[in-house]
Amino acid sequence: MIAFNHWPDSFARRYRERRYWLDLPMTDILTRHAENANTAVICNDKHVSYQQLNDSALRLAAALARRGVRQGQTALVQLGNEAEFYIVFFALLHLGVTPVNALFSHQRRELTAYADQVAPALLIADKRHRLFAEETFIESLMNRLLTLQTVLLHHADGKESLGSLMEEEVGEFIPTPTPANEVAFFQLSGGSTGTPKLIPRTHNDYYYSIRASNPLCGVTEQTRYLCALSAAHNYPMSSPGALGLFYAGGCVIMAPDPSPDSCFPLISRYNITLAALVPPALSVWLEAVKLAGNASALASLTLLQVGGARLEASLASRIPVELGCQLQQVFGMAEGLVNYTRLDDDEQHIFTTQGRPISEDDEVWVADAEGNPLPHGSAGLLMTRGPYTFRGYYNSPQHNQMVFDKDGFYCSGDVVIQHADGYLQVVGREKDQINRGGEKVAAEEIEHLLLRHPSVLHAALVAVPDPLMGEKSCAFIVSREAVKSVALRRYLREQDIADYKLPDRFEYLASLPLTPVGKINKQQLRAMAAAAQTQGDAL
Ligand code: AMP
Ligand code: DBH
Repeated sequence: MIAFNHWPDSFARRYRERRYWLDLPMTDILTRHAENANTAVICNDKHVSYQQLNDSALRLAAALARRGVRQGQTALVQLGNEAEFYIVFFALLHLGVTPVNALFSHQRRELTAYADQVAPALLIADKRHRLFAEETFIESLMNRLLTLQTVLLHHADGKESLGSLMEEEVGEFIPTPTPANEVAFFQLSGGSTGTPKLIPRTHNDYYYSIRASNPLCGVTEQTRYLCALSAAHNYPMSSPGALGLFYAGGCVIMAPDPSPDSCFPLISRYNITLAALVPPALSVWLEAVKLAGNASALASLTLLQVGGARLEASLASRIPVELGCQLQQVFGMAEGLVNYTRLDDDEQHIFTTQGRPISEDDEVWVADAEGNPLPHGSAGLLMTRGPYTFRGYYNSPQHNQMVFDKDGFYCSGDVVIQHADGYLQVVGREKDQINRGGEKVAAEEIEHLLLRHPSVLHAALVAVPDPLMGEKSCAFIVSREAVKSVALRRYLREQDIADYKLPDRFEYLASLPLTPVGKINKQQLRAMAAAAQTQGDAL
């Protein structure tokens, strides 16, 4: 089994007693609907019923088992917003193979970093992704990782494609999921460190967060959910996300991206009732509705979730008026804790807070810089532990030392205010990260890459406020010799990182400002970047 930090026994006992942990594999989400003929997923005009989803997952699991894939192994998966994402996910859970689901925007650098950490036996990817259009990247991965035995490509021809395996005749297949208190899959951390960290999620903890989310989001068998954010992301997967919808027996409609062009026709065509967005997408939706002069395309939508990054109250309050639906704020993290505003909350709470935790057993307090508790109403660091909040990043003892306290509370790096009624407001961040409209960029990762450029002496990446994205990134560079922004951007591209991690602007300095203890003074850099921005400097 995959090694990870377990919850202490006393906690595990309590979570079982309270029926948070049911000791069921997450495949139960599908197998409980094995006879259900209703549509589970709609994707590119294709309607997949619960029966079909369940059968395809079992057939794929059986086909993989015949090729020697077995319990205890890991898989690297990169698929887009298609039904196959879920088929693969459940097939691997049936087998007891633990996947990392990379985002479709991830490139060679991210995939290699994940592969190095989990040493996958199996790779499942999309031939339509730039990296997999040719064999070179796969060959380099196979040379690098002797564990990697099986490669399956989606949208590929031939006998060994994902499509053909899903259609293979089923022989005898007995599911071998990992035990429910072991790791089911790895979730991705937005991170603040040089290499992206992995979050072990167990069947017990993840399944609980999904089941408990449904009533808070009004999800029933009648709910029709738009999945327009990256399917692998924790939010559209579990808050309540596609898995919440599957649990309830509702319908998930896949969109390739959250643009109005992609989403509005789907909403009216399929009578979508629930959608999940990040704030920049919400701004674009509001503009599109204004332009159209009415929100008739969204008539069926009753609830719109917004989360992943700070939502301005001024934007929030426009939703009921201009889009004609209710807002639910969602403040969550792939590490665990998820907060929702409640459907029967007053407008004050819905517009100005990021909700309160799912569970009575989510323990949340706010710490000052020394780790001492602060009273309600004052801003400080969010500390949390609970029945679905992890106890440590995968294989990262040193980093875990820094982000967990001695009692197992995780410090997310978010600066929050906790009100006496338990509602949280996110007012800032202490982690070294840029939240680019919900897409997280770890400053250190980009700084390390920039420092490898021969002309770069020092590099620091900070956030700059942006009216649409909330934040964009600005790289401050101290260079040995003159170097152009285009050259640095091209250089970063050549490192093959996801596009959203490329700095939005570059600024050049003779030296970086330092704090009294000699660390780079990012607070000052942020102020400088914001000032440069408002002065309207060229990008
Ligand atoms: P990740 O590590 O990628 O799972 O991202 C989780 C982080 O996203 C949180 O720790 C917050 O910093 C941020 N986040 C998520 N939802 C919200 C929200 N509603 N408001 C502000 N920040 C959010
Ligand atoms: O940003 C996130 O990671 C996030 C936002 C909303 C999340 O993980 C979630 C809900 O579950």
